[in-house]
Amino acid sequence: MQLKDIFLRLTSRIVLLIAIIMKKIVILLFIAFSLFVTGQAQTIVYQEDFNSGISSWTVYSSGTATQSWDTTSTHYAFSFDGTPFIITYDWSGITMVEEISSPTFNAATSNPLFLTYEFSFMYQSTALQGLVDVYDGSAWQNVRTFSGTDTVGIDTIDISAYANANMQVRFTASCSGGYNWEHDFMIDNVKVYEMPATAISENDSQPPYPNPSENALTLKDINEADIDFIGIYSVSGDLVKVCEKKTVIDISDLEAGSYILRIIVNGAFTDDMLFIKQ
Ligand SMILES: [Ca+2]
Repeated sequence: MQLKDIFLRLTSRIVLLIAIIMKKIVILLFIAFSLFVTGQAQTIVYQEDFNSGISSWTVYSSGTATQSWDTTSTHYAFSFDGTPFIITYDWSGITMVEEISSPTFNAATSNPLFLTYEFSFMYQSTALQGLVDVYDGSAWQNVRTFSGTDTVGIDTIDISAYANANMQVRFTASCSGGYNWEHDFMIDNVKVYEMPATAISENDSQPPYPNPSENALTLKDINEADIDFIGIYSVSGDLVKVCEKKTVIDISDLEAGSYILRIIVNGAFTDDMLFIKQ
């Protein structure tokens, strides 16, 4: 009898553990989709894939390291999509500040503006920092700092606050020295784009409406019984809220700003939709 109790308890804990792991996998899949799928048309302001080199970008190197930003298609076994990308690295354990900045491009817009890029940051053992900055027309503004954790992925940042006619993007690897071990900072597929938050009415074909909205979004052409999931994400891909499976979505509790709405209908993702909460 006791053995049976132990067995049942153990089984229920294993089932719970599996459920937690499955939930995390599903959330990670949703985040991955948020980076690739967008329902509203993007207007690309600037993009660079480095497949033709880095001649249009400006490299600034200081410190005692001899390496600086360069292009390669693979670094040891690593590559993004098989095409050239930019990399700076150091394995001498000495100081370096390696900057690479884009040409100036016109990003003067009142629409939400986003920066996205693929990255690999390998800090290994010491004080490497990877910095991502944008030029707001008068000064560089830091929008992301990598340090202390090896990370690989696609980053998306809302840079609306810095939109201007003379924008630039800059990546910096900064190392204050340390162990004799390798540090890498690798970047590819830099893109700056705006996603117009045009007002959407009930007569428009694209849900949700109205957009922008203060309290609720209404989905068109979707049968409530077919909805499997409705989630609201930040523009950087974090799950903010799981909503009731209804065609009228309550957003009254959200802070004002830009969000991504993701819906699963009959087991299939619909396009992600950017909306503005007023
Ligand atoms: Ca490339």
